[in-house]
Amino acid sequence: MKKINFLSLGKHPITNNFLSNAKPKNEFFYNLKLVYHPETKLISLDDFVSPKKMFNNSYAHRASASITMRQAYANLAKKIKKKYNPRSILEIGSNDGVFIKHFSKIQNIGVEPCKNLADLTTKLEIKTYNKFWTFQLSNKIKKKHGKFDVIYSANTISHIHKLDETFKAIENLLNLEGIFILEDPSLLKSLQKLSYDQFYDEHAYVFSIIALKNITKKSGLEIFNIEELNTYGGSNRVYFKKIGNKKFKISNNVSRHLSKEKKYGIHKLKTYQIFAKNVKRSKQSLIKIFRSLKKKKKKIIGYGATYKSSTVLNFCKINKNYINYFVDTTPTKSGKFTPGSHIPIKAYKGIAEDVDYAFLGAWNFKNEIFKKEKKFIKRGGKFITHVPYPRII
Ligand code: JHZ
Repeated sequence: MKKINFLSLGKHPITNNFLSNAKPKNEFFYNLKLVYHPETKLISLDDFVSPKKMFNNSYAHRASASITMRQAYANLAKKIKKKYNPRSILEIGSNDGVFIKHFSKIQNIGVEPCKNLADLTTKLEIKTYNKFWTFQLSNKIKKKHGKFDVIYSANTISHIHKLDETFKAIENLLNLEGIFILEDPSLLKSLQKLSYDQFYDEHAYVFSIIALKNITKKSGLEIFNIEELNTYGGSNRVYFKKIGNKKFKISNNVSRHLSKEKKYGIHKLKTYQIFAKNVKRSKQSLIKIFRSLKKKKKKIIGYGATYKSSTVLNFCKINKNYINYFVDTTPTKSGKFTPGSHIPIKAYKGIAEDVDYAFLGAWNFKNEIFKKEKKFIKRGGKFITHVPYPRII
């Protein structure tokens, strides 16, 4: 299928490859290039990295790492129970169980390719398939457990390369009146916020509603509702039903979203060419901020060693010369080094007294972080962010 490259972000490492030493041998790099698909209007990476290289036995991201997300998943579970009262639920990419554990009273099944995570939900007595999501797996699950009332997947479908197979496998496992709920970063929000860091090895796609509509049709699924979320920097929660399922009316907000995206030009190549120019400008101005602070001998740390920040650090070539170390609350990241940029990561114990600036790797949790760091802010400490444009706040 035809695709057109509109932005090249240089060589990038595996974002999950938090390193054990600062001078790794044979670190893997790939070319991070973004392409536009004229037929479906999808935006994807040009070359996909092999899934086995990214999703393994030492997967670092924990979906429960922030209060914000723990609360968001608990609230969503409550809402699904109240609104749809499902008898069975399956989660694709169940991570550490932060969502699926709320459904212990009904049949709840997890699918998780990373063994270290699958082990966590198995320990919680949730039947977990430690496998990649495929049509074959959907058949295996169907044979054993039947079909499902709800299939849920947050921040996972955008990570799976074969989209047609993925959606067909979901349709295959849904009851006639079952629903599929997908949550992934919003392309519109990423463009509006100039958050080019939503693109990295794992994010093979950043979805627009227009593209999702185009690609799911052939799998027998249609969108009937959309919710906009603030989580992860701006996501969409998209509700699908089987085409022909009359139980759920298609909400007016579906056409509202489609028109909003059309108005922005999500379907046009030109929009991405403008985005590319702005991303290059953003890089120059972020580097300028770091250089000028370093000239003034300011001490800068990173706050939240996110996967997203890997794109920023490696694209802008920001390394230990600019950021002394990162602090992060995720136990599996502490004591390690950031991929590609090799900056040490320390376990979070507050911001040290000698720190002047903190680069917001986890800019998507700005509110939670600002609430927590009142002391730092009060003593004159400042944050650096690149979203929606590089600045000190
Ligand atoms: P966070 C991950 O991306 C990977 P990342 C994945 N590919 C994906 O799609 C998204 O999640 C959804 C830390 N932190 O969740 C915790 C603090 O240290 O935004 C995390 O390491 N202190 C699956 O990595 C990181 O920041 C804090 O106070 O871009 C946040 O990472 C808070 C709030 C967070 O996603």
